[in-house]
Amino acid sequence: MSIQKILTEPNKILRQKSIEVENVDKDIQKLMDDMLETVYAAPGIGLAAIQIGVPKRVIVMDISRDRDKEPKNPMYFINPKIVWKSENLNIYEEGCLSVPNQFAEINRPKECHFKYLDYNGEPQEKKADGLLATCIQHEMDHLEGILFIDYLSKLKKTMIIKKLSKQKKEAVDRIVV
Ligand code: GNR
Ligand code: NI
Repeated sequence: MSIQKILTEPNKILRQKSIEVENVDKDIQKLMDDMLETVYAAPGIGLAAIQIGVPKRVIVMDISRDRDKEPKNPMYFINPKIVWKSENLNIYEEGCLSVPNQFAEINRPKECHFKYLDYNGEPQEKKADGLLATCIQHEMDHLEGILFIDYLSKLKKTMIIKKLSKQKKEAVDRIVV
């Protein structure tokens, strides 16, 4: 297993639409193992494959409160599809490993039901509420090339992207000098 570098905005790769997985084989399982190690190290609660530059419809998540406690509770979702969402919305303060140190309140359906393939390629269905519902919708947006900042006003979004570009440029300048 190995920790991968997480891509950050602005980066065109994050805007790619991810493609469906045809076969849940050893390579996909290795990808999920690497993603889980990467999200634990970050630390974060979820990760979509595109965040490490792989445009496949693969998500890993661990939303347990005490994540350092064994046994851990990793979840793996391949080719997820929402089959139902509530009309009720929920506001959650979201962050994203690809939008470092930026947070904003985002409205999303409070509950959703979705189907997916699990780590072994078996079809499953899950009913999500609370943080799980928010997180799976956040991760599924990544599969479409959407980031949470896309829901903000143009002004707020532009300010965040400018800030991140500046941070990236400063990091590069430090290496060059
Ligand atoms: O670690 C993460 N925390 C989080 C908090 C609120 C709503 C969504 C998230 S997902 C984020 C990790 C990430 O960027 N996944 O794509
Ligand atoms: Ni994210």
